[in-house]
Amino acid sequence: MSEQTFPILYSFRRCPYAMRARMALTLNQVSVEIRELILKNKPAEMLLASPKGTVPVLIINNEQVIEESLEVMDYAVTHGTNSILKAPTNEELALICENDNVFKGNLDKYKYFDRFPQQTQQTQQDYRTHGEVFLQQLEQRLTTQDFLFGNNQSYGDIAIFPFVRQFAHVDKAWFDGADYPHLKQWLDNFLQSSAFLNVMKKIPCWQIGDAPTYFPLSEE
Ligand SMILES: N[C@@H](CCC(=O)N[C@@H](CS)C(=O)NCC(=O)O)C(=O)O
Repeated sequence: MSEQTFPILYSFRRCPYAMRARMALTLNQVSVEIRELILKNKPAEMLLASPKGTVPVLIINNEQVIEESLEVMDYAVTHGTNSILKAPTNEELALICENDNVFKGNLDKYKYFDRFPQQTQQTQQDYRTHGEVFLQQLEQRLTTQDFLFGNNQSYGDIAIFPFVRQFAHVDKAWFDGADYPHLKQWLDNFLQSSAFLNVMKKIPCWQIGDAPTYFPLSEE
């Protein structure tokens, strides 16, 4: 009998793209072997399979390489033993697209303000204000429903909340005082969920020869 081979997930704990992938794998119960890394020291094995060098990367049966976080989420949707997350609607995809292509840009400039060469007169607060356009849109949606696309969590919530978390953490005192009551409750709900606590458990960095670490981690 051949041994079961688990897909291999290269991941970095604090990366919001890797977080959305780990959340989807957890919620839909897809077991993988996880290989934690730090971005400054990516394993040669990962770069060989995915030269673009971003996480997450999911490798299935040593041949299929998935190197986009949304495609890892799609894999979880189609291969899970649970179907909590379903394929996204066009409305979900449109908001995710805005998250990934507009909000994330402002988030990076707000979070890593010192690292960006300043060609314009924009201040760090200006980038926060640009990012708030997206937060306001989310707050608006959450005023009439518990989640972004209705009263149940969906693919879209999972794809977006790790980025809102990162935005909130740039200046936690500011976020705590900001007027986004529904957004804060929505975010807290994810941050306190057992899935997220599991997803954020620390794992030692993987090295060749290590015994496999299976993910989701067993609850202990
Ligand atoms: N479009 C990619 C983006 C992934 C991405 O940019 N991940 C970051 C970490 S959060 C990364 O790996 N950056 C490479 C690096 O910093 O070396 C996806 O959705 O998976």
